[in-house]
Amino acid sequence: MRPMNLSLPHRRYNPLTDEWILVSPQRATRPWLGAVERVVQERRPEYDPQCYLCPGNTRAGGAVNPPYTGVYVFDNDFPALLGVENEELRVENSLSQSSILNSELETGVCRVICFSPRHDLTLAELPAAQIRAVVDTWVAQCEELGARDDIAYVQLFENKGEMMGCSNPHPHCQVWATRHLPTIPGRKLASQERYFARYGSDLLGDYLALELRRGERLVCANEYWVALVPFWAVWPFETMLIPRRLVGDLPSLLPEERDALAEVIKGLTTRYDNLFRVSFPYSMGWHAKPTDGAAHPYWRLHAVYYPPLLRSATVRKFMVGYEMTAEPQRDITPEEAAARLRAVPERHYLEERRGS
Ligand code: H2U
Repeated sequence: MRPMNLSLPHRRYNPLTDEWILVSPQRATRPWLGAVERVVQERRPEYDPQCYLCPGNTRAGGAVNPPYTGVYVFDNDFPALLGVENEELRVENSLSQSSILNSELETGVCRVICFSPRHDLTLAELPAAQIRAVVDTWVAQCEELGARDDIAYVQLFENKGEMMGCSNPHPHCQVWATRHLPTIPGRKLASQERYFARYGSDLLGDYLALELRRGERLVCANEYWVALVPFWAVWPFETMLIPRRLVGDLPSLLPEERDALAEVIKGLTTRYDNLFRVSFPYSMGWHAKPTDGAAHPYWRLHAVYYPPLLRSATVRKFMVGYEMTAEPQRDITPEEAAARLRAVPERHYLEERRGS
């Protein structure tokens, strides 16, 4: 069989979420007269007296942050979920079902994790040792929340940049842990389970082996981790972080894998910043196996990065029109995106500018 010509419009399948995306490479040079985003290039102070997340400051809900010096975790003052101890939740019916209108009460925990006391730095600019402390905090949160009977899934995610709706530039991420398995991890569970039942190996492990052989979508890698633009990427510079060893969650990572994770996060986020010489916005999240007590041996831990930028620091990809009504579509191919991310320097452009 002749391989398909991928420079023509085609669809690609995402085996993790069981979805298709439309790729239109011939369209990448179309003119753009639409929205141009504002670039926020100002240098922030190390400490901002107005910031809700800086050490020693009073938060929006009235609580006062301690004078923290490393990673700092607190319960979200405006949580999307209420805990099981909430009285109203206890007296309500937990399920309402009919043939059409279904709902169920949800409980859980929402926390905020500040990466550093420094208001002006992002993960790309933090030393790997500080990122390693963030990794250790992620592990501790997953261990603590995942051990609870009333938590089936722990979702870690970071919104970075105004463009992604991030409310505060102070480097931070969030953890939402829920009684139910959310939709996207639920789809990934079904797909990985199905693949394992059919082929007897883990889907992402087989995918990683294939990508390592082909090389065309790799971005950066080390002894324990690989960053790549997935074959089925939707966002222009979307990437995935995959461990070379089959592990289902962050607590299963060995110390050397945690060190290497800090390094690869620094490497990937630095490449992102260097692409358009701007603090690159994105939403990222970890997808680990559910914490429902089952083994899920086919689940390989991975992180997903979804940056909105398309062709410059000011032109973003909009998921509108066809994407909202039919299926996601992209112009620049995942292979081209990976080549561009590979081609940028490994040293952060701000470090270069400062000459350090
Ligand atoms: P972003 O990661 O999207 O910026 O959201 C920050 C979270 O921090 C948001 O969920 C919480 C908001 O509720 N927050 C507090 O808990 N206390 C504050 O004083 C400010 C923001």
